[in-house]
Amino acid sequence: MSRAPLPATVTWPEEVRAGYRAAGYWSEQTFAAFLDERVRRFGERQAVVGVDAAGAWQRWTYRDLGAAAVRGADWLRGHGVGPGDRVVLHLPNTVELIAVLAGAFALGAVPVMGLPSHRDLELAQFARLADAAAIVGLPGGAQGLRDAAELAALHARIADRLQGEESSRPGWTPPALLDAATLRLGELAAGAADLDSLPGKAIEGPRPAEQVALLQLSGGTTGVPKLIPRTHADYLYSVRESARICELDADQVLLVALPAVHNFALSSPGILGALEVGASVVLAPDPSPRTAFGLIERERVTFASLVPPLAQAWVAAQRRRPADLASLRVVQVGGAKLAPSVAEEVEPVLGVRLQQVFGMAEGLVNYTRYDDADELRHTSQGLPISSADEILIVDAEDRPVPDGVEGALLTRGPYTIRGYLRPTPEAEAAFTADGFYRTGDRVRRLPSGHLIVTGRDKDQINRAGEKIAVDELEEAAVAHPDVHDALAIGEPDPYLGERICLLVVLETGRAEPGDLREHLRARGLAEFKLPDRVAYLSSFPTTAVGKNSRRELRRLLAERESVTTTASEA
Ligand code: OOB
Repeated sequence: MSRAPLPATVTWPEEVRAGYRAAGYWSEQTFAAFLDERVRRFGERQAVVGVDAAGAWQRWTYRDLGAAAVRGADWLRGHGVGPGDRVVLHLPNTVELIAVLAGAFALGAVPVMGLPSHRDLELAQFARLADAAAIVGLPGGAQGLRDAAELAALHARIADRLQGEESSRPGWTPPALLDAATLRLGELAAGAADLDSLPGKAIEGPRPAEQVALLQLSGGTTGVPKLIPRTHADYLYSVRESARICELDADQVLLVALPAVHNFALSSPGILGALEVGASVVLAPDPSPRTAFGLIERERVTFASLVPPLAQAWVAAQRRRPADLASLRVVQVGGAKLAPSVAEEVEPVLGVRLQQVFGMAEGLVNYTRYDDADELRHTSQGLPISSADEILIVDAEDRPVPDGVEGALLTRGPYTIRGYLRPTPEAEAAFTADGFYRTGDRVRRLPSGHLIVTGRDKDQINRAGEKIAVDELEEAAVAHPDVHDALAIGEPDPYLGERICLLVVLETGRAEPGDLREHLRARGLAEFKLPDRVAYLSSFPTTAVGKNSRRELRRLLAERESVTTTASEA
């Protein structure tokens, strides 16, 4: 049974759309057509190298990728997923992920880009928000699920949550909970690659390419996550331009060490950028330097994308025990601020060009260019993809500040959303009346147009590139019977960028609970959201209006001794 269609949340005004079409930014191509064209054009070239559910290495040509898409689409259809239906992905970096993603596109279904580290709380939220027809998981890998039984247990918890929340909704049917190991990709070789017969190429409506193609996840600043509707036209525009800026060509070999469906790894230029030009993609089952360096040597990798802590780990590993990285030409670093001291080491130690990437799943992506001066490559986070990206840097009253002065970054453009899926009033406040997205980032702009990220306004912790909404963690903590109040803040950390510090005020007369971490885990929160440190206070400082003051707490924490006499490592 097919679900209700997605609400029309893609809110570029019609005259703006017409302008993006006329300028050639938006094409008529959908993802199904994109895939089909790649398979035909690059047929016998290598497309994907990665492990399958059984842990065996697979090596696919573009033709095999076509066959995998057909297999994925048939498999999804067999489990009741139809065109337009949403499918939550919960897959580690395996060939199954590629088959399900390509299969969803070929079918015209809309993938929701869950991360392998997400657990039942988050997955149930995504499924509910997207009204998903299926959630697709796989045991093993970075998910930390050892076997099919653990995946089944996770799925049972998701089913319980959804049943509790949704069963009263008229017409609600639970999503299918699927194990992608049953795709049996080990037997792919014999598959046929007739993408033409699949419904994704025949999306109905006036402009298929301007419909929602996929739902990205917002880093989040609230207790409830937000889904980001990206259209075929806007996403493919960002992919094509990214591939051009990064000078990708068919001879490149891209290493995917970060979670493959994250916006960075998928589209900046990432997996889709590689497919755009006929290059090949190597999926690293884990991001450690050991695994990555082995793959770089074996597959002659030319291009890799990292978050800052991984860049640091690669530099340290290469210093300790040099691997043969001669094939590697470019290392991109993004997702969180790269310290200039680390930036300076990347190029000489790894023997590559460094490219900084400052992007967001909502749209805007900035790259330093390969021919930028050293200073810019080391200290700035780059220039926007497109001259049609409008950048506004404003003060507290939304008045533009001069170049060189720090302010809040607002943006609007041909691949930046104008609204979230089914927005709450709070989510709507992330956009100005004239459609600019409030990024929550603080930046200053150099005369060259390069942006330097100086800080953040949003209630979010950026731990090694993974985003944690403080509200969500605090709400989960306060649900513990011994916890009266809780505040999460990001503390500077030389490796992670920020680590999560949870400050707790206990209920009167209660002792420090020994099971707080376990409690948070049992709430269904992903492991990366759990606090690195818990400190207990007798009360929180408050603002003039009586709200807990994060700013004051941060200041107090900086003078750590004065508040952490009762601190304990979590
Ligand atoms: C990427 O996307 P998201 O959606 O996980 O996170 C976006 C946020 C930005 O608003 C900013 O706060 C932070 O992550 N960020 C950076 C950064 N890159 C992202 N902060 C400082 N320096 C950087 N280089 O993280 C993302 C999406 C596409 C490409 C690359 C990263």
